[in-house]
Amino acid sequence: MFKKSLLAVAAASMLTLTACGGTAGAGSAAGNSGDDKITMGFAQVGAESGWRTANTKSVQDSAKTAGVDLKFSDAQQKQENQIKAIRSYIQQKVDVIAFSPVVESGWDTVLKEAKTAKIPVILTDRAVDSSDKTLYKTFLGSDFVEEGKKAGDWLVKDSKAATDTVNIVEIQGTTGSAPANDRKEGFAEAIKADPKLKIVASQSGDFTRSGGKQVMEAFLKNNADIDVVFAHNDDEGLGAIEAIEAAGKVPGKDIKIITIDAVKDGMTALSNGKINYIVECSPMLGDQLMDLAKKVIAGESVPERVVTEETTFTQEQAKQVLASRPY
Ligand code: GZL
Repeated sequence: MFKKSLLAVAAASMLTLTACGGTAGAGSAAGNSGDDKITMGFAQVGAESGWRTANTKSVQDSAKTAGVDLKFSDAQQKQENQIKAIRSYIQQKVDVIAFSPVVESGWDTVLKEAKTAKIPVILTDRAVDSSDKTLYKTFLGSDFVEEGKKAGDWLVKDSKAATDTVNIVEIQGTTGSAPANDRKEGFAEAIKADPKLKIVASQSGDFTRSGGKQVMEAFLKNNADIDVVFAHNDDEGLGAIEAIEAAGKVPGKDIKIITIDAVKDGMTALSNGKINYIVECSPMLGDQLMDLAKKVIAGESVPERVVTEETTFTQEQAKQVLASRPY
């Protein structure tokens, strides 16, 4: 739709376009079907966690504010559904496609189809492992290796006085996803600093609360002496808390818990002492996404990688900021 209106404009004012040296896609961020609205096809992972819900709201609210016509799909954490949604956006000739790849691999074919259709793609939140960097314009999201490292660095400091082995169980995120792979890598790298720190079990909880609870129940059954849980997101950590309490132990004391995200429920548990440390992962990507989309459609250059800013929270810090947290 955008391209037809551009061609119409080009035909009517070849001189102007030539004068400004514009090429297809350059010039104003005109929209589709003749009006100046941009149409974005957004293929969301699912609704698996508090983080995802906040991320969806951020994208939808920012699209409204930016005057972007948003077509939105929820893939229920299935790659085939995201691929179907992207193909449907190609058919609809949207101006730009944005998505958070549920897993890192298996995207080249559909991204090549978007490229052939001359529809730019923006990766948001999670990355793909494609070697062909021309398949997408930019990747906006957190540095997950850094997030895992921050979690591990805190544990190294917190365990300084320990004399015995510190037994860690790890509840991983969705198997094959960039955050699960990278958080695992960053955490393992950081805890190498102290040989007392040992990961005795590691399993995926699929970033959900029920997954975290089931995995923690199994860990408690199979490991007599667990000192720490490293959960790849708050929801898994909250599920682990349920399992720990059901086993008659005190979360945050008998078994320490470190998570990543810093959504409201996680920060509440942190302020109540049931979680010991949270590494923030911001879901508020909507405004930056809409800004990048407008630039891409206007033919402006954008950075290949935009890393979101984020921090960390102790129990004390959570008490101070909880009331003002936006999500
Ligand atoms: C991270 C995001 C992860 C969150 C989870 O950017 O992809 O997926 O950490 C969410 O809560 O399910």
